Amino acid sequence: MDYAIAPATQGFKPLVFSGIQPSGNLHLGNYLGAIANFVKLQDVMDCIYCIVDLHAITVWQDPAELTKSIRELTAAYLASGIDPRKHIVFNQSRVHEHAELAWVFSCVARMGWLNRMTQFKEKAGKDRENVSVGLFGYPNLMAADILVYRATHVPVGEDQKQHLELARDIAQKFNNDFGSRISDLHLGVGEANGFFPSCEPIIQGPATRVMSLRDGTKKMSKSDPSDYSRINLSDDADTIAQKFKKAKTDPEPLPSEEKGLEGRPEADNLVGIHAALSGRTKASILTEFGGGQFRVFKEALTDLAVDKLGPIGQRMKQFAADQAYIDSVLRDGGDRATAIAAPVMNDVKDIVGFLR
Ligand code: AQP
Repeated sequence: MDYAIAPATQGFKPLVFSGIQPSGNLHLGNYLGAIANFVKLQDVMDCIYCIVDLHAITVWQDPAELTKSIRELTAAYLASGIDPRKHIVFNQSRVHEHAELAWVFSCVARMGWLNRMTQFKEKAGKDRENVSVGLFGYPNLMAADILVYRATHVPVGEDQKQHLELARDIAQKFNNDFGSRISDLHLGVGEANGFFPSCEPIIQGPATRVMSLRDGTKKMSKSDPSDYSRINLSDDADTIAQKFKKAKTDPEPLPSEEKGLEGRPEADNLVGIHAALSGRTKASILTEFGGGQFRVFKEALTDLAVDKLGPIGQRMKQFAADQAYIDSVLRDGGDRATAIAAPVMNDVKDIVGFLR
């Protein structure tokens, strides 16, 4: 394992939680920034991997498409190597404790904290008055997703860093606001005697922020209207070749040293993707391709991507064809997730003072 993982908050059992929205078009950024790390972490900690369907509906989703995307994302998890017997794989809406804790956290978090979230500003754009209330409250639900399991580690891409920091602030405020109650009920953990841990982000690996193939200053995203902006995990070899061929570059040849990538976001992104897929450093890639034409480099990148992603795409199709199996994985995962979340939520209710 090539990670330096921060230790869990003292007294809490190390546990990984992360999720991806079933909002279609699962792409190379989701794979390199998140799923590839999910797979590696299975060897070091217990993991809970969620299909966050409650988050997906913060923007409009066609119901039939949403159902399809939940199954497709589950197939992608399994095809990438996530083991649903050793770890937990489920869709969020099955475990109602996520929504319940999110409400409590909506009453803990401050408007000012949420107003600072850059992802909300980017997604809402100029149409702030017209977006869903759910989109604004999204980080409260994300904090609940993690903390309803008292998870200690969260593998995510760079874009989720700010939300993770907010989750830590919410946990800390809850621990402070209810500190004496937590002590009275003997529900505190470790020396700090808090109820929730301070969750540690795991933002590591060579591709924590994969950029659009059409604009190296924008992140690769499911919701980008241009399919040419991203490599989808379901793309076949010809489509991958076409997309890399058309990927935006600049007129200069590739530099021979990493420093030469500065100010060249598209070139930097393509070299970064190669590095992530090949497990090599950018420097060694530039030693091989520096001074040469983008065309030659793009052909090599296409071969590499087809080689790495092709088998995942194939397995995705096989898993997706077995709907009964996918549904059984989600049902079983939901039951096992509930078994962890329900007692935590009961404790939260006691701490807050609800009768149950
Ligand atoms: N471009 C990216 N590079 C690296 N990591 C990325 N992630 C997303 N895009 C990139 C990581 O993938 C995980 C799941 O993301 P998500 O689906 O929950 O939401 P998102 O971050 O908003 O992803 P998208 O693809 O941009 O979706 P839309 O367009 O629907 O908003 C997260 O760990 C994220 O960091």
